[in-house]
Amino acid sequence: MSRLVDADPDIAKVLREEAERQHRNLELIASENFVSEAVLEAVGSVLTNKYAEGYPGRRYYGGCEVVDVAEELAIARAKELFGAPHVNVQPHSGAQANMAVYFTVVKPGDVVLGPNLSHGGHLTAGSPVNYSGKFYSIVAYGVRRDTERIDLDQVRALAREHRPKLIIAGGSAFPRAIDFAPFADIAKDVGATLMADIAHPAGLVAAGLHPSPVGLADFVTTTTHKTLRGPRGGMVMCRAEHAAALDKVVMPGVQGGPLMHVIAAKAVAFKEALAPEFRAYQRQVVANARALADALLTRGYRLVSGGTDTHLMLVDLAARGITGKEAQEALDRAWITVNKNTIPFDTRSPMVTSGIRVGTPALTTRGMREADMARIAELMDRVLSNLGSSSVEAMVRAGVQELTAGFPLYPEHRR
Ligand code: DSN
Repeated sequence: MSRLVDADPDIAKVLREEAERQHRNLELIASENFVSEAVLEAVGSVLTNKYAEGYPGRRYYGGCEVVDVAEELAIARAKELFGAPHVNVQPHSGAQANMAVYFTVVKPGDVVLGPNLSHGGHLTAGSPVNYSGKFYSIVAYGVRRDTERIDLDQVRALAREHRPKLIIAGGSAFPRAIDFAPFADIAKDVGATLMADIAHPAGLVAAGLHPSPVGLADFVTTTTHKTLRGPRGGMVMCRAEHAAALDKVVMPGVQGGPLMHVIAAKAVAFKEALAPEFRAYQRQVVANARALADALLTRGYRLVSGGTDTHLMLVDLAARGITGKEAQEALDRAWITVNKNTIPFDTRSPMVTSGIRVGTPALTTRGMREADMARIAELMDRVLSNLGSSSVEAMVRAGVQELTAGFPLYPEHRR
């Protein structure tokens, strides 16, 4: 059989160049990470060939006895990792995991109370351009202006006023830990179902470094590729009483055949996450985020909520007179990868924004530590303080190269 380089040199080149880019750049996108060779091997395996609609032991197709083992292992390991009574590992993505919960508990037109996207929420928590905002009657809560932390008084008041059927806790740009207990209390108070979306802090939750919603929320959704460091995909955990309904919604409700190669890779990642080294890794993710936040604060940057408890921070660039878009583009030219991000009460559009979101999971996987974070803050500051200067960007690229060269990534994939 021909190897990719012979069969399709164009795509082989794309793969090689992307591996090179991932090695060359400082990857600070908070939702990205670098999976192990073992996870990559499972994703790129013959399991992609298998149709397995249904669940282990009760599939619609023959020949599923081998892939059943992969899904059973993924489920068992996820249950152990999070202490969850029931897990569905089939959602193709976080958005589909969330969709599965919506379709299990609410009907079109029902009231859903969720976090405002521009305050740290997520598209699937009710953005008007998303299915969630189109199908349901969304009420949004946000953060307080003074603390920039979730306004639980507002959550309670809105819940009592609007009596939502579903309340969502969690999002994609909250730098502070979320305490799920008050959300559970509010949901109980108004008779709502509680869904916690832990796509971002899942790895921290698994390592016991962030409050866990398991046992407090009816449903817990996550992606598997962010801090959890598995393949790109989603997962739903729930109380035993919701298990049958949820499974029916995931398949055949919103999905057909599961991606068995990805499910096998999820099993591999969960095994890695159960090992003691994973907890040490997550501790370092948090320590690195604090070090980077401190270094940016020292250089005069304003961070939303004043810092971070997690793997990410939001840098408010409004006072510097630059937009998130300008910052992202300038940092990109200097081989530092971040994403522009709205900040709470932002007056700019999501395509421009007043901030950038910065996270440490990927660079921590490469082995970087607190001292490297201080150096990264210095490199970022040089670019942002000399916006558009090509000579400064060239100098910073040299600094980035010096730093990344000490932490080689995927050498086999760059040849
Ligand atoms: N795109 C993800 C993130 O970057 O956080 C959320 O879906």
